Amino acid sequence: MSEHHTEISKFLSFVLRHKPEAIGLELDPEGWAEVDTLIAKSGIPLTPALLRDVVASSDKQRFALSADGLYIRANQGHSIAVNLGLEAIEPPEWLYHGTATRFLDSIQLQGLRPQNRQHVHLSADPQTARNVGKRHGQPTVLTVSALLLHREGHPFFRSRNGVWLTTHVPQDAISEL
Ligand code: HQG
Repeated sequence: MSEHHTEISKFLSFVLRHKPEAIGLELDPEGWAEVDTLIAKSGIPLTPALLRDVVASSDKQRFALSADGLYIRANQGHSIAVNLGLEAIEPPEWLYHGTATRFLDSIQLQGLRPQNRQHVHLSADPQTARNVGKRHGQPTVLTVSALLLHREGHPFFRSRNGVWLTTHVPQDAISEL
């Protein structure tokens, strides 16, 4: 992604995951926004073609366009409540959570919580998790016994871009890698 694309991607993440009202945008209950309205209200030189390009080239496939191209939403990462329509499915035996060492004491007490987001985000492989953790400081990777939790009734979802989501991971299901 070019620097310009990254900037637009960050803008889209902000309005589609966290603060649509910052530009007077409305999302429907499933998180979709009208492309034309988004462009009109964005206050940046955005065109439909540029938007499509950013969506297509997003390294993590953060956004989805509706089949008719009229609507756009974020695939995951929301802090606002949206219904992504994901079905709970069986996860692999282990999933990984990248975090910063400074959060470990609190995680040991409370388990993993969604904090400001709707879900706890988990990765299918430790390397991806490490990169997620680096965003917060000295990274460390936690292993989550996902299949066991699923069997105990914890729901697991996989977003359209392959990120695993759940609501809470109790501390006894977590071990350090
Ligand atoms: C930590 C990016 C203290 C948690 C990534 C994390 C991901 C606790 C931080 C997506 C805690 C929240 C999400 C507890 C959890 N006590 N700290 N009990 N439970 N935490 O950014 O998972 O590039 O909301 O470990 O790739 O880092 O934006 O979550 O460090 O997929 O598309 O609280 O964001 O994707 O941080 O990242 P975040 P995250 P994008």
